[in-house]
Amino acid sequence: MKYRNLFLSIVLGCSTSLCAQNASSAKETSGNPIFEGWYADPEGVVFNKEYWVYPTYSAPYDEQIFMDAFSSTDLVNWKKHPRVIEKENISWLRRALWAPAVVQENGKYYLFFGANDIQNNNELGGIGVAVADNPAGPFKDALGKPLIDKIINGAQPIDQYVFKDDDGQYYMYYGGWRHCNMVKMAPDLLSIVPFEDGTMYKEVTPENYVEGPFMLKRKGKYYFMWSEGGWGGPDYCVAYAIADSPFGPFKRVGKILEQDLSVAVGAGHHSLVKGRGKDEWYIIYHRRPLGETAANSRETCIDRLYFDKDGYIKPVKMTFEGVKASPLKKSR
Ligand code: FUB
Repeated sequence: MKYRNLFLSIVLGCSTSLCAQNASSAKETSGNPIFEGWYADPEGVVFNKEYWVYPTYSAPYDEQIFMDAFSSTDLVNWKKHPRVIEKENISWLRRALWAPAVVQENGKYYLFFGANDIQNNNELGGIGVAVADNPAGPFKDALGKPLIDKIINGAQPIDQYVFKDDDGQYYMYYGGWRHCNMVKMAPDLLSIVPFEDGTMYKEVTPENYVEGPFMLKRKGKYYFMWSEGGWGGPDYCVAYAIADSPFGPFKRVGKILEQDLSVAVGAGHHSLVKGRGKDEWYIIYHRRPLGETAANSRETCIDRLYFDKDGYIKPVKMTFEGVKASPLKKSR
């Protein structure tokens, strides 16, 4: 191997590390998964013209006590940022650190997470928020306790998505166990405030909803998306609704992502990021490779997502190739 590399270096006229760099920049597509390891529930987001993905570490619940993040300038080459949040920084975390949602606001980064997989209102856990000065962390729990710690309207407090409307108002959509609530965030993003009608929690559950809500505003419409089916099985999938308001009603239109027996099963719990083009969208989601049956064998993938001319979302074609580069920064 040593002599083969030396030979290649001489022929190509480059040092081994330079060759490795060239090989990486020559990669034409991201491939799927976009990074190695079992990772689920990926939150894709753009910070400072870089793509970031924050997934759940997909493992037995007692081992889910940290999160890694990944960043990319082009969607093709990904850099791992290990342990951007971990047990030492959340005093009340015991297990099941799940499904991050990350936003940049007030000069800081806020990472919302689900923890402890509570089964009733006597258990300590729910949705928490951690803050950092840098998207790579370290994120530290801001409250010393959960932000939402009760099962309200039947919704397990997990799987939050934090959405900023055009007027600057943040809302959080969240919920497992087939129920979805929304709450209104205070400007500090560390507390929730009542809606105009005085209520704190609004149930907005669409038909077939199970968990994993996501919201996108595009061309004045609110695209609300969620996961259906059981995450441990092959039928897990993503569906959506289109509304004129962030409050809904969210009338189910149809599925946009589901298993493809020639590619993978259990595809769901997604997010969307916008590329450099005017209406260029990517779906980042997890799926289970063919032949894998363990619930936690989930990998993070990316594919293109297209809207049709009437504004409906076309079903996603899952691929092994992934996507081509879409750098947001001008190359120097
Ligand atoms: O990864 C843990 C859980 O799996 C998430 O919270 C669910 O949405 C499911 O994807």
